[in-house]
Amino acid sequence: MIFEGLPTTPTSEELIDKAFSRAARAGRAKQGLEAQQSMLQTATSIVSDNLENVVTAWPDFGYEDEVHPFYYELADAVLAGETDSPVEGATGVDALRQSLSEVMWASRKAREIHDEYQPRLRKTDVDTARKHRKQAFARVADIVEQIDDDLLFVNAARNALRDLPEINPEEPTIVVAGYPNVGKSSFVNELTNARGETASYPFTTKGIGVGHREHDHIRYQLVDTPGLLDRPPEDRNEIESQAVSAIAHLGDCMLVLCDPSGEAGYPLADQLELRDAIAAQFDAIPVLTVANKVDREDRWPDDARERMGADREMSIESGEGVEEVFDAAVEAIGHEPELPFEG
Ligand SMILES: Nc1nc2c(ncn2[C@@H]2O[C@H](COP(=O)(O)OP(=O)(O)OP(=O)(O)O)[C@@H](O)[C@H]2O)c(=O)[nH]1
Ligand SMILES: [Mg+2]
Repeated sequence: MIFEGLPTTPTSEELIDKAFSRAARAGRAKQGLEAQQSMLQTATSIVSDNLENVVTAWPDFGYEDEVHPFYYELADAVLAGETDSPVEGATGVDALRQSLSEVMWASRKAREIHDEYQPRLRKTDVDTARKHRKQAFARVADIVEQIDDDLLFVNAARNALRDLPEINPEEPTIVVAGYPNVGKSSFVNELTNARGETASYPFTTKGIGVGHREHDHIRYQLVDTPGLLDRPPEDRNEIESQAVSAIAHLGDCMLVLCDPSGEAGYPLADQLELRDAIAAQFDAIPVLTVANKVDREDRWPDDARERMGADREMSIESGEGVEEVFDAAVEAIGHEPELPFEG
């Protein structure tokens, strides 16, 4: 996961303390002008290097090669729920990028202060040099304090993003949608090793289920999306909608599960409306309608089949048709392994 292993971001106070205490130590090891020069060098390079490291630890959001659109939008959704950005009006990844560029600005500024004061610590008396060096320190501290909010925001972003569960946007992915209780989790668990394992994301209180299954030596990812693709688009809040658009970059095939009996509390008409809305939003990938719980066919409305026009029917309870649904999804994806240097 690309946001794993991001280091903690120091606060401005921590950074200033570190820079100045190291500088003091470096100064004590030398005498006269050299001590002042060494202090300036140490403090400015600690500030500059540490701030640069804060920025370079992050992938470059400007390049799709570095941040897959799925992760970009996912981060956008996660950060939308994050602490206020210090940048007026900025939200999500945009806010993070702006704070990172403020941090980069401060890093450069510290280096400039070094270059500006360095000559003033030469060919002069120690008292004058000390005065200049102190002035340089005050300016460095001022710069770092100016980005105090940005450092806090970058750290909050890091904390929010680093524990995102493993979903690999490069793997062919089957997304499972449908109203609550239609059998989404049962389906993913039946076909994969997921066994009810769920991954919690900050934008939904229900865990996202992820399982894997091989077919012809290709690993498919099955993603169960409770709390997101389980109700009409107009019932989603802004963050949930953003998470859904992240899923649009992830999915290669969409399965909309229905329980035609409507016994779970959602009439078939509503379920089909959701199916149509999903088909419209995910028009770039195949969307298959799957009628589940065929073992309870006796409770289906008489015209259920006609109205659904389902691509497949199955019963997770009896096992009937379940493998076939997976095969149909695989076929719809028509995934061919990408061979490098071919053609
Ligand atoms: N009779 C019958 N029951 C089923 C079938 N598939 C799932 N169920 C039951 O339906 C209930 C709901 O199944 P889940 O897999 O939890 O449904 P879900 O879509 O994940 O529900 P949410 O996570 O709430 O969105 C469970 O009690 C399952 O045992 C089926 O084919 N036949
Ligand atoms: Mg579920």
